[in-house]
Amino acid sequence: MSLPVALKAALRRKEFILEYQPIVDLRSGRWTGVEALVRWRRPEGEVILPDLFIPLAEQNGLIVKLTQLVLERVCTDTAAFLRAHPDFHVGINVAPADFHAGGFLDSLQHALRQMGARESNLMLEVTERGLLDPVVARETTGLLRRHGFLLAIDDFGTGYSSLSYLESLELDYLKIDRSFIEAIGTGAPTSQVVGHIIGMARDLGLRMIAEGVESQAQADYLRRQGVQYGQGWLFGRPMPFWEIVRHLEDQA
Ligand code: G
Ligand code: G
Ligand code: MN
Ligand code: NA
Repeated sequence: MSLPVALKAALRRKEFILEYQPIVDLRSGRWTGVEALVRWRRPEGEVILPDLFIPLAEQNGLIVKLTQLVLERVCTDTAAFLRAHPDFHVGINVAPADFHAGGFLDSLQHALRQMGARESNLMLEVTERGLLDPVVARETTGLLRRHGFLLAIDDFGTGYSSLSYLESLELDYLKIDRSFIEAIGTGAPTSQVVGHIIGMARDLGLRMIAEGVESQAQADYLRRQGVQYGQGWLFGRPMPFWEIVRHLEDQA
């Protein structure tokens, strides 16, 4: 069976699970949200990571269905928790095709109603690549933003967005790509770039989430530069939602 065919069957059988990675306030250390990361668990137990099947799902017109499934799972996993913690947010990754598919907004709102959660509990993570078409990007981000969803631009720095372009979009968060965080303190040319990204995001009034934070030195640098949030192995790897809940109970 070819991979696209297997993927299609897996969607029908709902062979997907979610892990959640904490997003942490760099000043207080408190967990303020999570990012949902999908995994494909084959019946025989093998777990396939998204880098392998998301591009495939996008190429084969299956991503909208997959996002739908992710949304369902997020509901099941987090509804009870979000009702009790209205300030917490769950991020899901959305692909360009999700925006173009009719009914995306409706399905988000339907999911929230089921969860008893609010729009501000849900953060939509869109890559720069997903915002290439300026007209579509402005319309969709504007619409979602007006409805109160949180919007993040993901993997920032890996695409080609200019300052003026970002300024024209309605966004809440900018997620600084892991490749820039990795370079902090190394003296590599990239290590200069992170300072510029931070300055730019600050000028645009965007809150920042640094991705792939692995060391305390990186976290300290980012906090000193005014980056508010971090995500990465230093704080926690992707984990089942019940582990997130357990941590938050201890934190309370
Ligand atoms: O841990 P990690 O291997 O999960 O994630 C790899 C990449 O896959 C991330 O960059 C993320 O953007 C993407 N990804 C993870 N989960 C999803 C998802 O549910 N939908 C989409 N479209 N992309 C995802
Ligand atoms: O949406 P996105 O591109 O940001 O997904 C995040 C990816 O980065 C996931 O594959 C996740 O497992 C991975 N990741 C998260 N934290 C770290 C980290 O601290 N170090 C490394 N190397 N990878 C990480
Ligand atoms: Mn993401
Ligand atoms: Na990212």
